[in-house]
Formats: sequence, structure tokens, C-alpha cells
Amino acid sequence: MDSPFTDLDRPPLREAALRKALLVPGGLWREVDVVPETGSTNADLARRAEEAEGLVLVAESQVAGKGRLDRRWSAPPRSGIAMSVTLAPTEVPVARWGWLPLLAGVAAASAVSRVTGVDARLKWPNDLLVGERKLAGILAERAGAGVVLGIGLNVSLREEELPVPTATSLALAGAENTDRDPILRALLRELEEWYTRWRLTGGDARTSGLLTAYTDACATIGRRVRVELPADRTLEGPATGIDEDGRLLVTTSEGPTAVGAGDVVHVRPTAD
Ligand code: BT5
Repeated sequence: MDSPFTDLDRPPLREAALRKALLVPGGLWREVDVVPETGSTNADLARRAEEAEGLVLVAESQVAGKGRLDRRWSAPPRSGIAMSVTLAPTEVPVARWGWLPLLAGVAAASAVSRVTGVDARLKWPNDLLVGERKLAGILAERAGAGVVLGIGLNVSLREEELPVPTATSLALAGAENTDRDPILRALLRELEEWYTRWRLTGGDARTSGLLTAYTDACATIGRRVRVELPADRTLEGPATGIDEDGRLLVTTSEGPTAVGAGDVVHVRPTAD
């Protein structure tokens, strides 16, 4: 399975073509590297966070892929996209940086829909779902003066390869196209477009159009949810929207409460 030639359905990414398409004058992306294997692309870029924004690192295989809160992200080599980028929106107040993982979700859902025809919904804060199953996860971590934003997207995984039964892949969701090169290109272009728009408004989700785009794609808003917080605390009630800092608004018996991604262990829909 480890040779690039044994699985013809999983050709390697074409680094030179990706660079040619993405590294354009005046663009956000400054460097695009594709490595055959690493521990975690987020960890690698966190070590280089002070260098510049616009660094892109993609791994064909991750052996210590990170989720949030010490959880793991795992997928077979070349079965998906494991990518991180550095961003430093210094003109945006830090409180609003909570929008970055949400922004990445909007960009990823839009790229996936355009290239593969698969309609993914967003589960606040950071998951792309098809039905109730997870197609992609996003991890934003503060590093240096900015943020490392990582995205893991399942592309060609077969049912028996899924790391957890709650996962899915583009192939399993009936994608028209499972070629990773155009998916990755679209993902980085959408990310650049949304990031630039958001940043130019000083991180204003309303005027940048991000709030509307997120709300339209979000499967969490309008549902009753149970939010698990650290130390066994929970909140329960209808999720009614997202505030200006990207926090989920939940109406509990004590009134409206805003929950930040950093506070959450799990958000689950509950039966009414
Ligand atoms: C996430 O965490 O969903 C964020 C995942 C971010 C992964 C990317 S890959 C590139 C970059 N470099 C990294 O090291 N990380 C980022 P969380 O919400 O905590 O979800 C983690 C949970 O998702 C795990 O505990 C599993 O239950 C499940 N999971 C693991 N691998 C999965 C997969 N391939 N597909 C779907 N679910 C998965």
C-alpha cells in the first residue's frame, strides 16, 4: 500500500502544477509544499509561524494528525487532503479570529460543492458533514503572531478504511470527481477569497457576507443542541445563530449564551 504505484486510484498530488496555479503575483499564497509524510502539518507550520503568512503545507500521509483537544485525525496515505496554512490577520481584532475556522468551513464546503457536486453542511464550529457523517475537520491553532489553520478532507476512503464509523468520504458521498488536485486548488482559492474579503472589512462577518454564507450552510443553527464544556459542564437548548466573534448562540433556561470553539468538547444535536 505504501508504494505510489500500488494503488492506481490514488495518484500523488502534482506539486509543480499546484505551485503554478496558486503562486501568483499579489496572491496570498507564498509557498506550496507537498511532502510524502509527516507527523502533523499543523505542528510543522506552527514551528514556522513567525516566518510569513501564506505558507501552505500538504502531506500525502500524516502519522500524528491532530484533532482538537488531543484527539487524532487519521486517514490512509493519499486518500484525502491533509493541509495547513499560516494566516496573520493583524488588522482584525483578535476576538474576531474565532471566525477563521468557520471561514475555512465555508471555503471548503463551497470548493467541494463546485468540484465534486457533493453538498456538505457545516456543523459548528469546524466540521463538514454529509448527512450526519464527517467529511472534513478543521483545526485552527494560535501560533506566533498568527494562526495555523489545518484542514483534513476525506476524498477516496472506502467504507472499510474509515477511521471511525461516523466518518465519510467524497467517494462514499457520490462525488462526480475524486481527483485531489482540482479539489485542493479550489479549496485554496476559496480560502484566499473569503479570507481576503473578511480581512478587508476588519473581520466583520456581516459586511463581508461571511455570516450569511455560514448561516446558509450551517446544520447546527435552528437545532436543539447539547454543548459539552470542560469539567463535565453542559449547556442545552436551541442554537439560534452566530455572534460577531464566531461564537454559537444557544438559548438555555438561563437565557442566551455565547459559546466559543475553545470552550467546547462536543456539540451534539438532541432529540426535541
Ligand atoms: C477535527 O478535530 O476535526 C480537526 C481535524 C483537523 C485535521 C487536519 S489534517 C491537516 C492538519 N494537520 C493536523 O495535524 N490536523 C489538521 P475534532 O473535531 O477534534 O475531531 C477529531 C475526531 O474526528 C476524532 O476523535 C475521530 O473521532 C474523528 N476522526 C478522525 N479521523 C477522521 C477522519 N479521517 N474522518 C472523519 N472523522 C475522523
